[in-house]
Amino acid sequence: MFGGRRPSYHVVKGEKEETMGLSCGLIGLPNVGKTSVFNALVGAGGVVANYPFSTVETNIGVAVVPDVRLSTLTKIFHSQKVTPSTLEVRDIAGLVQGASHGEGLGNQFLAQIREVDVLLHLVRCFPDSNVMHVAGDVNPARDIEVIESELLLADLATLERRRERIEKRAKTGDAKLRVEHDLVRRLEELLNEGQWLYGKAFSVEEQSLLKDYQLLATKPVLFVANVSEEMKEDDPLVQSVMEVGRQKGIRTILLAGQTEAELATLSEADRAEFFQALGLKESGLQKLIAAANEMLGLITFFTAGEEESRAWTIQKQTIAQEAAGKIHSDMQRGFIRAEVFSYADLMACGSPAAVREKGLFRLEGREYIVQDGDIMYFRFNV
Ligand SMILES: Nc1nc2c(ncn2[C@@H]2O[C@H](COP(=O)(O)OP(=O)(O)OP(=O)(O)O)[C@@H](O)[C@H]2O)c(=O)[nH]1
Ligand SMILES: [Mg+2]
Repeated sequence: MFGGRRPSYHVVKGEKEETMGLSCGLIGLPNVGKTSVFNALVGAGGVVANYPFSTVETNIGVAVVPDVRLSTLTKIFHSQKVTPSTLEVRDIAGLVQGASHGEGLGNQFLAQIREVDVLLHLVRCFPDSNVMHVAGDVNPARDIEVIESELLLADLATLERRRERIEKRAKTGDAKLRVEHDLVRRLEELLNEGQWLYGKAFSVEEQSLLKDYQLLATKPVLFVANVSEEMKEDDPLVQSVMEVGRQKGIRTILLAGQTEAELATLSEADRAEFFQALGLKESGLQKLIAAANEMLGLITFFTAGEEESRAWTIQKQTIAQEAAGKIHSDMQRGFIRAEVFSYADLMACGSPAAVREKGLFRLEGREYIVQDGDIMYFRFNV
């Protein structure tokens, strides 16, 4: 089903190896603003045009993860260099009704959605009559339904093939096959009800089967309501997105796509001034990246010093020795111990020296589970 042409990509900023290999993918109907939001996230690049399917090749870029803690550390340590952490973003071509049967740009793009770790489902809420909507009018709840049913139909096709194969082999009476058969039936039922599988409880055995199936419905999703600047949460169109989100347990984030894409071309100082003028603390983009990171189960630790302050993203539950390996394989191999204090303690005490005086500076071994906001130095010997 997903055979044929290999997906093709257009790398907007080639820093892919800098990321963890985790990525979020922008999905949605054609012409809803995916490339605009992509440009806002990665700070430039993709073709924005007022016609459907203006994006054919997936754009890949790297978004900087904003973190005020890093700026604070840079000031405290007088660091000459600052390196934020990054997140890969993919801008995928628009999906239309029938995509699961090959309509529009069809299956090829479902295959590309399969490759990402978090889905950012972009939903048009902005009214602009100059921008055509593939269905003729702006109706967020209907649009969400179109996209989701294509994803669910693609999954159902996968499951049907699985089930047929299991049923052929079932005559052997293998107990494992029965477990799998039950699972496939249950999944089919859930998908037929239009339910999303992410967040549902599965046994360890089921989880390992699920991994094999690579279902789209197991991916975490965020709804991104693409709004015009003046639209707020109380807007009826935004409310309709949030209502669908509440029913499905999916969080909604508001983003003024076009405005943020324009702002992305300004200097950081000008941008900050603009947000202040609007009475906003952070942009929708910052909220979006933070939410995507959270859904990926990522946390941040820091290294800080005069030379450089840097944010590192790791999976929750990562042990100190593995975290050291993020920085350099030698550090992991020759790991001796980690010297750790928390960002919160640094803020409470005011300086690294005060943290030491209060006895809040810790020595930790290789098995220490790194916490979000840890500031770490690794001792190693190779
Ligand atoms: N008024 C308004 N227009 C927007 C906004 N976001 C995007 N647009 C316009 O909508 C049109 C489509 O935007 P794109 O970013 O190319 O949309 P896309 O989803 O990537 O489209 P395809 O790649 O064709 O699927 C362009 O004319 C944009 O300028 C917005 O927030 N407000
Ligand atoms: Mg596009």
